[in-house]
Formats: sequence, structure tokens, C-alpha cells
Amino acid sequence: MENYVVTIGRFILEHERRHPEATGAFSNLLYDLSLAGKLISRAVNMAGLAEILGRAGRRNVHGEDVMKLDVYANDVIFNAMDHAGHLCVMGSEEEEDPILIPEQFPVGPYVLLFDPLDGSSNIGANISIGTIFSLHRRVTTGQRDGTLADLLQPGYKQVAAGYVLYGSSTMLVFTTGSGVHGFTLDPSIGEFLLSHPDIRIPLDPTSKICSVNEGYTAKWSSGQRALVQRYRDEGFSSRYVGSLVADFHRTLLYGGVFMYPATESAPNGKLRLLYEVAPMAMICEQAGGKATDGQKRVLDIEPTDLHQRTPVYIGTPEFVDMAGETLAAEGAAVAG
Ligand code: P6P
Repeated sequence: MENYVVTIGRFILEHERRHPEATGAFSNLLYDLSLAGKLISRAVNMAGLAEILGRAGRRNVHGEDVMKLDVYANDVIFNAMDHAGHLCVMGSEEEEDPILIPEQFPVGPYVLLFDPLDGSSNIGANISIGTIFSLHRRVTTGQRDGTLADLLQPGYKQVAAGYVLYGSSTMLVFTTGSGVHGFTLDPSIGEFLLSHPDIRIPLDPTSKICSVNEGYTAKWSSGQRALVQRYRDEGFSSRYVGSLVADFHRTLLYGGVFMYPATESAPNGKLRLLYEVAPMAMICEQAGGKATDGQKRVLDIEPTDLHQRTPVYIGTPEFVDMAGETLAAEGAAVAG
């Protein structure tokens, strides 16, 4: 039959049926996350009209000005995810400490980490921004509430990872460990429809793209400077949006390499491991790509802090390997 559409609900249900042991909790979690994505998409698309742009008058745990949409997105995700009884604890970029499930709701076996609205400094210029999420299974026992230990798990233990990209269209891209699948929101019916089944990162892309903020060149290690020169010498184009979800999504679909290296002032880079880099790394590996911190596989990093940062090199394996080789040969250490 032609012209049938695969909604995200149908897709999740069909995937759940392939796992007889599935309880449906996982499916409900993903579906609830997609609902949060729709609500945030509506707010992001209305931001210019609703004049809710501009500073919310407070700063987040990292001392960054918080945009009103950040606050809204954080609240939307919390309220979409706190009551269904699938989670025992959450961690958000916007909250310094673990977020517990309110007493009036049951808890469950999963753990959610999220960046509610990444790239929010770009909101005012109508540049694509995104929500990023990471799901783990609970590891603690013996008490109702999940703890920091449930949040501080290495990336290879993720059971799902995904992002919502609020761009020219709103897309939800996620993996549950069986490939990467993209859904595009049809606002006329309010449904995410399967538009990019089984995404695979180009392994030998015709257009080789390097994505890094070269404004920090003077603060890079000699190896990092040599690496970017090597990409230039090999004819790479340069593309940089300054919004992780947009830069990663382009890398995933077109191939190339996205980097946020260490600098003198930020020896661990800027991007956060648990709710930005690790979920992107799972997605990238599931699509046939690679993600390291310059040397080590991102998914093998053992976290010690909820908001810890890591340098990241992510994309087409051959290009990520070039980074490892050059940084090792030319010196990856930044003065700091
Ligand atoms: P820079 C946006 O503020 C963000 O957190 C990521 O989305 C993005 O990849 C990065 O920072 C851009 O940082 O230092 O290049 O402006």
C-alpha cells in the first residue's frame, strides 16, 4: 500500500514488538520525549512573535545568562517526564543537582539526562537550536529515589540517545541501539513522521567538511593547529553554525568531522559529557561513525561530575582517526 505514513508511535510500537521482554515503559518514555519536543518546537517557532526572547534575568549553574526559552524547555521536559513512573532521577544542564521524581508519582527503572535547549544563545538570530537527551538504566537499589550514581554512568551504558533539532523543520533523531532513525514533524497534524530511516554517516563523503570554531586557534595546542591545517591541505570545506545539534546533524547526514577541542582557558573543552557529547557519540557510532576526546573513545569515559566537560572529535571515522594521529604526533597538550 502506497502513501502510508509511519508515525513515531507506530515506529516505536513495531520496534517494541521485536523485543518480547519489552514492558512498554521504554516506548512510553520515547513517546513522552517526542511530546516535549513538539511543545518546545511550538515555543521556539513562536519565540519571535511571542516576544519571549531575551534574558530571563538569571544565570544557570555555569554562569551563563538563561534565556526564557531555556527555562520553558527545561520545565516542559520535567513536566512531561516526571509523572509516568518510568524514571527514578533526572539530570539537566539547567539544574546543578540531580532532579528527583516528586513524591506523589511512582518511580521506575530508567534515568534521563538532558540539555533542554542547546545553542540557546543563537535563539535571537533564528539559528537552529536543539534538545539533547540520554537514557540509562538505574544502577542503584534499596531506596526510592535515584542518585548521582545513576546519572554518572559511562556512555556505552546508554540505552537510548537522541536530539530534537528546531531548524527549518523540526526533526527528532534517536537510537535505541538498533540504528539511527529520523522523524520530521508535520505541524499540520502534530505528528513526527519517519523521514530518515536507518541513517548512516557517509564514510567517504564527496564533500569533506571540517567543523570547528577557528576563533580559538591561538589558544589551541600545536597538534590541534596542525590538524586543522592538515584538513585544509586535504581540501576540506569549513562549516560552523555554533549550535551543537545543527553542526552534528549536518555531520551525521553529510559526513565530515565536528570538533570542540581543548583550549588554554578550557582544557576540557566546552561541551558537557553526559547530556551533550555522550548521546551524540552513541548516535554517531550507531550510524557507523566515531567519537573520541582526541584520543579515547567518548563512550568509554567514566564520568565523575554531572556537568563535566570533554573535548570531542566526532564524525566520519577516517577523519576522526586523522585527529587522533595528528594530535598524538604533534602534541595535544594545551598550556593551561
Ligand atoms: P563556541 C552553544 O552555546 C554551545 O553550547 C553548543 O551548542 C555549540 O556547539 C558551542 O556552544 C559553540 O561554542 O565557543 O564555538 O561559541
